[in-house]
Amino acid sequence: MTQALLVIDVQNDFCPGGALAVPEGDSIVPGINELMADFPAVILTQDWHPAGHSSFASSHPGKQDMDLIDMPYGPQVLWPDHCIQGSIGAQFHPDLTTDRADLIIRKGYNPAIDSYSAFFENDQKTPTGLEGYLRTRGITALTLVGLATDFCVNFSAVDAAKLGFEVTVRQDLCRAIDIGGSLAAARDGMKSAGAALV
Ligand code: VGL
Ligand code: ZN
Repeated sequence: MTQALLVIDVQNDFCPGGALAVPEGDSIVPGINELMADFPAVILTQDWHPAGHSSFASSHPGKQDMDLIDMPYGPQVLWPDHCIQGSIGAQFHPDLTTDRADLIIRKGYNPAIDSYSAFFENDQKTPTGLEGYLRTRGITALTLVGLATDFCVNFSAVDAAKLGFEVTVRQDLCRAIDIGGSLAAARDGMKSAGAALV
């Protein structure tokens, strides 16, 4: 069994001062850096949206941040503009150790579809390619850390478990947005999918 550490979206826009700041999002950085030493493989994800992305409230006249809309692929929360390709907000937190990353997987680049999960876009069928990468490297077990627990970590953990990977979520090295009970729902969903929350 080969283990990988999957570090989700530890980017400036999800840290205090960023466009979609997750409370205490930066506090997990030192612990994630230390944890990298325990894993033979480290993979980072990077939320990476074109300007005018369909998940931004600013792309939908009359809509506000955090409104919910119906997209062709299902309900979608509308976010403040964040993680725009090439912006400082899209860069990894400056203290995150990125040298250890074997792979950096970007997601959310399709203008019409959001992508919370590191495996599939929000249509739940367009692959990012991460599954093939992990399988061809013989990686069977994943430990997830990062931002945000209730969105990108949650969707990545659920997809990974559904795909048959052994999934552990280090809750102490994740932080949540927590809107409308999203954190409690995410915890239930990850557990039902078979992820171990530790
Ligand atoms: C995320 C909302 C929008 C996340 C990304 O990384 O959890 N959340 N884009
Ligand atoms: Zn995003």
